[in-house]
Amino acid sequence: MAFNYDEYLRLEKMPTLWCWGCGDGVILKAVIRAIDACGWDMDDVCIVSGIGCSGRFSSYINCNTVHTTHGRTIPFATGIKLANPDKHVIVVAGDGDALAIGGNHTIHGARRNIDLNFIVINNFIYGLTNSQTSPTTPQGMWTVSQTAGNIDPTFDAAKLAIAAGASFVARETMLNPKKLEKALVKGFQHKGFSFFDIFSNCHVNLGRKNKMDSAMKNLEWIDSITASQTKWEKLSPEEQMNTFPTGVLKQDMEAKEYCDMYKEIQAVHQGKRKALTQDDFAKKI
Ligand SMILES: Cc1ncc(C[n+]2csc(CCOP(=O)(O)OP(=O)(O)O)c2C)c(N)n1
Ligand code: SF4
Ligand SMILES: [Mg+2]
Repeated sequence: MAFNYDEYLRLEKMPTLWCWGCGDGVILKAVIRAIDACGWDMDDVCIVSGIGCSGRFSSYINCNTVHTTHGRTIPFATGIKLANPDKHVIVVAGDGDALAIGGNHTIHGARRNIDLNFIVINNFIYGLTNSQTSPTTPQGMWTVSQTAGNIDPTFDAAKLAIAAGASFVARETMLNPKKLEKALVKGFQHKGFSFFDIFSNCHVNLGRKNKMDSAMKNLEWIDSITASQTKWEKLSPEEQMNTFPTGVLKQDMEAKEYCDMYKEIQAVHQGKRKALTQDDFAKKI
């Protein structure tokens, strides 16, 4: 039977404001399918998005939604999750949102290992505001803020999330929606901070001056800089430097989750248990 997207979408908001061929629509579909595969009731799901083309995400899905400010998705989502630990919170932010202005919050969300599902739509550019350099813009590419070519070293968002303490980290591209959906389901079902670095195209504002002004050309470039983990492991060290591995890059089932620890603190204040000590965390140290 054909998948019925209508029940998940705010049809009155269609058509979307995204450009023709934008990868954000593919990711939207994959997220909807992953929610469906998890069997979640839409009343129990909250989508928190930031500002940017990616920020439109919360407008289109028919569940609880919060369209927040640029760079502040994680603080909003943290509050929502702590107040509603049984609900499923999905956060969507652009590479500029999650790694530049909101980079600090991303680090601390990951460090706390709070049970959020954080989707970074990584299109390597500030899409909405017309082509400023983002932390993931490749060196040498033209941007409106670096018209002579970007000289800033490129950030690997997944490595950052792993180092900061996220207990689930995956990278996928919108070129393979089925694989993307599977990774989302795995991360959604994981308890802890699930970080998704999802490569997407912005042929309009990344591509227009970087020789990929059609969606197809932009997708070919994304394909050329990614490889599945098994393929990536077989590459030479030099090739590995220029290629991003895709797949689930980390899953730690042992890490303590923040809402659970917060419950312990509440129990202390209610006189139901003794204060936590360093011994309670000894295994982690
Ligand atoms: C505090 C603040 N600073 C700057 C802006 C302007 N602004 C809106 S979206 C955006 C960049 C969007 O890029 P990204 O986060 O990568 O999202 P994309 O549009 O690529 O999905 C900027 C700088 C803003 N809205 N708020
Ligand atoms: S500007 Fe780029 S990211 Fe924004 S909708 Fe268009 S193609 Fe998508
Ligand atoms: Mg972007």
